[in-house]
Amino acid sequence: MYAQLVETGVKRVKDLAEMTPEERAFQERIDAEIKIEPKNWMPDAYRQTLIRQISQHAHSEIVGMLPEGNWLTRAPTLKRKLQLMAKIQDEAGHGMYLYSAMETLGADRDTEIAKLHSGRAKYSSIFNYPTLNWADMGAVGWLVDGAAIVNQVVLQRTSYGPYARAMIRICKEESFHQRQGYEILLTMMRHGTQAQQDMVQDAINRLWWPALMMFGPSDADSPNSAQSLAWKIKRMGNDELRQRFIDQTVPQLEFLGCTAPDPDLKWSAARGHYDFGQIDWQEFYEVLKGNGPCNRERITTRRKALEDGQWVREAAVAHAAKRQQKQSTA
Ligand code: BYC
Repeated sequence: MYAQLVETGVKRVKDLAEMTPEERAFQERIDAEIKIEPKNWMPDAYRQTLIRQISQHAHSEIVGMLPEGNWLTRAPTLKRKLQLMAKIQDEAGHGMYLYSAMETLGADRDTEIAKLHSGRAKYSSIFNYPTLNWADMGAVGWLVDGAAIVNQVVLQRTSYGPYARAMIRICKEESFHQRQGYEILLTMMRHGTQAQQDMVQDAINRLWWPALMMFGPSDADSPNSAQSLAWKIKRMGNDELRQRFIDQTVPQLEFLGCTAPDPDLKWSAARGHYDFGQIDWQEFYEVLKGNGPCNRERITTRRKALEDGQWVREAAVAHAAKRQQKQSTA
């Protein structure tokens, strides 16, 4: 298994024979499916890769609250508002578990958040697209959380213990998110007016391709995949996960009575998978560079939230200091 992985991806991965004794013992532990825990020795590049991926993942959860927050005040019923609020709160919780998992690697939360706010850290490209109508809340839950689950289910087996354990609860919650999204769309398609049904198709047309981009570039163009697969940080390649998502999602799309904006999407009996059209990677890289429709708005909103909460943090620190002073003089 390991020998095969050395050959994949755009970067070559060190062979066992080329490793130092410490690196070899580390790799053998990974190959034996033994989790790496915070106090175990690990190569610095393993630590840095995890800090990069987990911090990006945490930022995605936090920035991912914004497109949905946009619809809280306009949810059509009290029930829908409660569901949406619960989902958004779950995303905040996911961000917190993930920042905590990242801290076990020695990274500093404030430093990583400062990188996000200065545009130096990435977060999922999908959250740089706007949510224009209520059906987008259904499509985000169904497609975006649906794609997130496909990626995260395999991350439950990632080699770093704290990350793998955080994923277990996150996956359970994402599963509820996906279902609530699909149910919004199903209700609109089964009981809605023509205008509401058109809104569903419009939301799918806009979010379909960006959802497929969530899995990252093709493995052949992914600079991190080969090493991350060898270290079992990633358990499946970007293309394999994307294909798995498409295969799961198309029957749900058909059940809704909607179509994908992809004329090349069709079942291939020979492959046992759906074939699909070319992803616009130029658009993906533009979004990563900060030129998506909402990049600036998202970061400005996050920065403002941090500034607005400054007095709360100062009050909490002052209160804690006062309490400590009282205890030490008692
Ligand atoms: N957006 O070598 P690659 C959620 C970057 S869902 C932005 O394949 P890697 C939520 C990548 O970082 C989303 N950037 O990288 C759902 C790398 O750049 P750097 C969060 C992307 O890391 C609903 C470069 O492109 N899920 O949270 O091996 C509501 C080359 O890529 C993207 C996760 O984060 C993208 N889509 O694989 C609320 C899952 N794709 O860092 C919230 C955990 C790639 O070298 N993460 N890039 O400068 C992963 O599984 C992996 O990091 C990825 C990328 C598969 C995403």
